[in-house]
Amino acid sequence: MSQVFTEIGMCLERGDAPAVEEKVRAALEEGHSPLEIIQRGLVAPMEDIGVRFRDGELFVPEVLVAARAMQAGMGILKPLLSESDKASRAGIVVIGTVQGDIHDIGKNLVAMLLEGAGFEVIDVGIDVKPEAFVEAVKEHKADILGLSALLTTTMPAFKDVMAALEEAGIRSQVKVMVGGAPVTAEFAEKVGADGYAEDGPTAVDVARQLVS
Ligand code: B1M
Repeated sequence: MSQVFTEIGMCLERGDAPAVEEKVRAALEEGHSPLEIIQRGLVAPMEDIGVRFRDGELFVPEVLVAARAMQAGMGILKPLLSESDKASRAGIVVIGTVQGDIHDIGKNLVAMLLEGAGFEVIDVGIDVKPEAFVEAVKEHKADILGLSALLTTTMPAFKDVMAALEEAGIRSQVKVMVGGAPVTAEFAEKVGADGYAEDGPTAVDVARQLVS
């Protein structure tokens, strides 16, 4: 591995966003393509961080600072990606927290890990109405719609989003993945979701299966 990718990985793990930006610029100056830097410099170490989080070696704050540093690097590289680079990315995910629910820490973590795994992620935020999810799926031609709910009272909103997708005639064009602390695999199946993940790293695995 080129030394610069190892260095980006080390800065990313420390959560040192300015250093990640500096090393990403150095990699560009060395002549590496933006896509190569994303894959070897940002995605690979972020995947490693995801696995260590799943194994209990790292905790939420460490993953969040690493993911923020990754996003700083992505901020430089994204505008440089060509259309063909974008097409070769893992897939497009629209993600948000359902209507009535403002919890976003877990959703943000999932979004960052998905981005770290090479997905293009459009985060539509919190308290999102079913119609807004539908619009975002259409606008971004999403492969996956990710829905998060942290309250037992907002879990039924998954059903409303599924109904809105059906009504808009786009249910068959997008895979729906759901998650959040009170959500179970049984509930996901009951609302007709295509996938369920109990945590961020599992969400990456499930997303990969859904687009494969
Ligand atoms: Co709230 N809250 N909260 N809260 N809050 C809970 C969820 C609660 C369990 C606390 C409790 O009573 N023990 C309880 C829900 C009870 C229930 O529904 N039965 C609760 C309540 C009641 C409330 C309010 C109603 C309190 C009130 O005002 N009376 C209110 C509701 C506001 C609203 O949404 N309308 C409220 C408000 C808040 C704060 C604003 C103060 C804050 C949210 C801040 C924020 O998110 N920006 C907050 C917090 C922080 C929590 C707890 C303490 C922590 C949630 C969290 O961030 N966990 C929570 C108690 C708890 O869970 N221990 C609680 C860390 C995060 C990394 O985990 O979100 O589970 P989590 O995400 C995981 C997985 O679930 C999964 O992957 C993530 C990473 O591993 N996952 C997905 C999540 N989304 C996914 C999507 C996927 C796949 C996987 O695919 C798309």
